[in-house]
Amino acid sequence: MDAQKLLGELASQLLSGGIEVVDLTAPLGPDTPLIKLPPELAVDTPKVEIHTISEYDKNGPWWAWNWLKLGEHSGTHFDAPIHWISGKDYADGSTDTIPVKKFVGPVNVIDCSRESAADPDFLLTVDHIKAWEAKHGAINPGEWVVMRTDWYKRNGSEAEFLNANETGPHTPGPTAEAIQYLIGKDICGWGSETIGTDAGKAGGMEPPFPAHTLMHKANKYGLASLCNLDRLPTRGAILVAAPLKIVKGTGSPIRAMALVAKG
Ligand code: 23J
Ligand code: MN
Repeated sequence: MDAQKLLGELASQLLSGGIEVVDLTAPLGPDTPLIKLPPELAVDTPKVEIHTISEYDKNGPWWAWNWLKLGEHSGTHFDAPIHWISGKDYADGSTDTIPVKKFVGPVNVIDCSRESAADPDFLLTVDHIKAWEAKHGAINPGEWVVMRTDWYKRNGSEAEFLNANETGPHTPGPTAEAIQYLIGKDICGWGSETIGTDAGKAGGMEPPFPAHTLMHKANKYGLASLCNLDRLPTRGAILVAAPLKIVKGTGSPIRAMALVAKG
């Protein structure tokens, strides 16, 4: 089918509901969970604030609008290569310079929900990915890979979402080797349902925070705090995840969504 015809068919399927748009985004507001870093290492991102400019009142009689106080890495968000020191020198590595085509692409869903329910520190390994590929087919260059854990179901409570105790945060994520394997496949980026793209205990891995260190070193992207990955097929959905065009931005909250064939 030629591209023009295909777009026409897409348009009619979107209108008829044959293709569904699934929201992969968490609500963004003062209650949005935010990452907590070790205080001796880092300053934390501030809570999201929404301030009223006017609400059909003396400050603007016919309109309502707000201004925001918002960290780039808040809620469902995009990690750009310059977010990490390993990716800092990419000319096309900030939210304003990444080619826009990178924000739309096929998405592979690796279901780790059972393993993550049994063990909050579950780590996705190369063997898991190879077993997934043996069943579902090889992951191709330019595709997104996301880790389904059903962790998004906890995002209404920061304590449950971060799942931290005296030994630190306990949330699932990838091993360094798994990330390296996916970079070898030349994927577009890696996404998770947890607060960041790395596991809770990733600070102690080699290298530390491998999903950040290795992906961004390879000029690839991250998506964090995704929702509703349990509503996607294993393969065949199209992900749309575009950051705001923040000048020299290291990331941005996004409205992540997926086009999914219904039925
Ligand atoms: C800053 C420092 C460490 C991490 C993060 C941010 C994120 O997860 C993020 O949102 O990119 S691990
Ligand atoms: Mn981030």
